[in-house]
Amino acid sequence: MMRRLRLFLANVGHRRPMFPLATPPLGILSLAAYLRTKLDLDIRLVNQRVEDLSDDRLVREIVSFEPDAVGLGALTPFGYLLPSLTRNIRDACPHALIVLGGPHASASREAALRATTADALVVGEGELAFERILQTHFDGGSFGQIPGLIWREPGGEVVTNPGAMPPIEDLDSLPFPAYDLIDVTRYWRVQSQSPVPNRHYVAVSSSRGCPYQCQWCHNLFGKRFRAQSAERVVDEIAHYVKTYGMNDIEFVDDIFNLDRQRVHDFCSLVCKRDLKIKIAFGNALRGDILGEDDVDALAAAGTYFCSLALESGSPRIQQLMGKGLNIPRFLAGVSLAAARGVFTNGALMFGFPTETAEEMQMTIDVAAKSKLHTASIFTVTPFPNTPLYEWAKEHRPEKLKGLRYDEADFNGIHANLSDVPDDVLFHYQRKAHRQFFLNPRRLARILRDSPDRAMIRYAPIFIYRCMKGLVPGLT
Ligand code: B12
Ligand code: SF4
Repeated sequence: MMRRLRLFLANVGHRRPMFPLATPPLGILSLAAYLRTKLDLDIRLVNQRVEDLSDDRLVREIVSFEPDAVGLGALTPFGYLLPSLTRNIRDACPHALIVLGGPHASASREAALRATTADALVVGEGELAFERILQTHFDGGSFGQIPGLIWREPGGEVVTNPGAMPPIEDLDSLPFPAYDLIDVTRYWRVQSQSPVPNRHYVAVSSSRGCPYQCQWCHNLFGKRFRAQSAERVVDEIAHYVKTYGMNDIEFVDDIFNLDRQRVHDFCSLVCKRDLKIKIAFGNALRGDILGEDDVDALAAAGTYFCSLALESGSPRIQQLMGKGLNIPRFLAGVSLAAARGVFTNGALMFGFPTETAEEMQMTIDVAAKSKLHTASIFTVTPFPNTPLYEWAKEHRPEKLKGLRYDEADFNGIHANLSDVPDDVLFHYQRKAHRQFFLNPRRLARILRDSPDRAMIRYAPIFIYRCMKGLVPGLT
């Protein structure tokens, strides 16, 4: 009898002390769940980031599994690990098919494949493409027939096929992510996107795609919003509650609240089925389209935390950067959420192209007068294959020279595309921390409303951010 094909899937990357976040690796969990409905597979799935595996140990795990195929996903800050990982896997398992996918592969495309010894690279949504790759490979076909695939011909040349795989229209048809392949309780001991410790949560992605045009965005799933029905999302959550005894959900959609009717249907179903869950939005909610009835419904369904991205308080920068946030409506959305007891965190950025010191001050003023409880205050980083990166290449190429993404996060990379020098940029970033946080009323609200007093453990990260640009070498 032929043995089942053995597929090893890994989310590649490390956690750093100043950016210790990790969430369940929904990308490879979704791939695993889908692929095992289509092919006869033995799957082993590893999140290097949470299992704290050294690179050598990860290779050893892969090799000892004796895989027929290996799929590696990574964010751009960990793309640098792929060349040596694939080389070592190739040396030890010369016949295994090696496929790259996920955000870094989608951003760096041909360059990412060329830098490694992998066989093929998938851009964007992975389920249909990976299925075609595995079927083609094990049936002895040619990758030349798979639309949009970037692959290495037998002669070694990297080619990109014309066309693109069709997006999955019916997201309800996808199986629930394969949480059975990981120990979800490990994630309850590390910080998720929402900085609330001690949660018994599962991450859920209920939609793909976003029609907004933020110039820094990676646009992984396209500009067309595709969503699961409210019933499908609630069924998935009910399954987790029953299986894992968890009571907390972290939504990681690009934009959960684009379809307001879906939001309302979802919230009423959660209440009707008495799921007794709490909900956090570490991202996924857009603030200026949050109406009073939306916030009421979300709060009634259990929402207790949300991050709402302001980015800039300048209407000019909002338009220039394609986010086009309506600032008064954003402030109203924040006030509504805060008034319903939802702990609200804001995301701000400094260093947009052509941004002036006055515009940075506008951002500080808007955030400081808002009802946000906390704020994550970053500097702008252009990532490859975003419109922002293309702008920088054309207008400020010198800012891209020497820009490295290795291991770093928004705290550690800066390109400063603004019209002010670095010291002024960092001055405003620090000033934003001071003006925002050193306000007795805000501090009292943080203490009163914080979902978990243990949030104080994140104070060192906050102090680090306040010091950015002040201490030599701390960038
Ligand atoms: C949760 C999350 C995180 C988590 C970790 C996620 C992870 N996978 O490890 C945390 C909080 C740690 C994180 C960190 C960062 N993130 Co983040 N994050 C997300 C978020 C909100 C959800 C990810 C998710 O689960 N999506 C749902 C799943 C189903 O999609 P997916 O993972 O993309 O997987 C699909 C495809 O990519 C593909 N695929 C994935 N893996 C593989 C593997 C193979 C072999 C194949 C074939 C296909 C494939 O198929 C999957 C199914 O279709 C996304 C935005 C979004 N909505 O996707 C941003 C996003 C991934 N993050 C982004 C960024 C910019 C960052 C940071 C760099 C930002 C920063 N703070 O500096 C940091 C990393 C810094 C660091 N040093 O660690 C960018 C991607 C940038 C990039 N080029 O890497 C995204 C896309 C946001 C955006 N729209 O711009 N993030
Ligand atoms: S709202 Fe988020 S997902 Fe949508 S374009 Fe902007 S950054 Fe991308």
